[in-house]
Amino acid sequence: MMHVTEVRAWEVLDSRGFPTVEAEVCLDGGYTGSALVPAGASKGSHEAVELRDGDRRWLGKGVRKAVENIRYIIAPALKGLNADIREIDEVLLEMDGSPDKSRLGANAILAVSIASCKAISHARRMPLYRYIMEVAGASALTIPTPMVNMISGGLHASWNLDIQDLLIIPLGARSFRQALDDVGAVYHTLRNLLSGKGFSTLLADEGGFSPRCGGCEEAIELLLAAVEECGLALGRDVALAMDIAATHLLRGGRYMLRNEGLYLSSEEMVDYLSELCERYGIISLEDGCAEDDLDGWRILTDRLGDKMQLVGDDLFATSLTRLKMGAERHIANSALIKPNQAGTVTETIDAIKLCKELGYTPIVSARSGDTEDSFIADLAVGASVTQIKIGSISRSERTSKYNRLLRIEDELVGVASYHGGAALRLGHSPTR
Ligand code: 2PG
Ligand code: MG
Repeated sequence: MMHVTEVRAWEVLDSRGFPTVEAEVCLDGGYTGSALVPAGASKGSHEAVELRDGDRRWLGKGVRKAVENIRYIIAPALKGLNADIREIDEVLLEMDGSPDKSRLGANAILAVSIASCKAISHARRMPLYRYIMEVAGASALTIPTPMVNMISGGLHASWNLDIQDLLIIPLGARSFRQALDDVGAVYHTLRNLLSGKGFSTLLADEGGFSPRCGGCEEAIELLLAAVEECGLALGRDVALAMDIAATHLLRGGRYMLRNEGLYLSSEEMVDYLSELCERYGIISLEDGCAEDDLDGWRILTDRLGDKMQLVGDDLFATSLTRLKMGAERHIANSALIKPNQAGTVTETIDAIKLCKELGYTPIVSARSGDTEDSFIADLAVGASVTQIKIGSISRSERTSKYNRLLRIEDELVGVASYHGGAALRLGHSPTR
């Protein structure tokens, strides 16, 4: 068994131009792995806590303290440890000791955890997804179906729209590469269409467009027009999805949709969303209610849970406890999986496994502030997750993941399966 010889860390930059943590883990024999961690904007309160300096540098968002924690607390403790991710993560958790990783910082812990995972895969001369497959005990390798941001709103686009993401899911393609052909056609047609109508085609945080249009329905109509112009059939070739990020719409216990002029109770919000989903054939709805509006989630699930994919993001926060809570209440039927909500690779993989046991569809996701690190591509393939959400298809922090998946798909022809639209188990409810 190889051992950890050194752990290094730096303050570097993420895609929003704010500091983030990079760590490098070295093993015997000179094998290394390095990782950069992402950062959310629409964060939930149940996520692991990233450490920010809170001083005058970078509007308080510096991560020097997290980097120092790696250099002076984590590095000495990890030296000599077995090159085994479960063992390493366990020591990281013990060392932190807090329930939300706020002592050492989830950004410090996750950077070291992912870097360790990569170093071990290098030392064992296996692709990263193979090592993840082993850790996850997965029985197959899967190329995930992408869910791709086209139009952005909310915290990702200066609130030009109330809802955060309007996405498309390529249903008809037989491979990931073909799926991107369809997505690319819609994306570039949408750009031309927007610019033809005099809208801005500047990109939001995740590479989607952020036109200042009349509201949610107009944005959907524009997207549908682009789909039609590409000759793609809605419901057969592509379908629409939305992330409402409803936690961030809450004002005084009701949902404030400023651009729509609406201020809705949970019941009214569910009515509003149901109608939108029905009218536009939307097949996946994320965070339709706020993270702690469990009654709202109950109503939403009763109304739509047997018709479409209902994804919990802030609701579950990639937490085993939250997932179990959700299953007991039978709310939502799918869960977003973000490594930095959990804080270690092991907990992320365990959340994916728990989702599968409980009957929830796991969907691996990037963050709105991300980096060139492509770890989540290997995570989805190795843990056999059938869907992935990376943002849009432009900006290098997004393309690093798409491009990694394109390469993996080529590497695994005849080995890994791509499920396309069948990845969406529409209208299922979690195991009772
Ligand atoms: C989300 C993510 C990614 P953020 O809400 O699903 O789109 O956004 O990283 O800002 O939480
Ligand atoms: Mg979300």
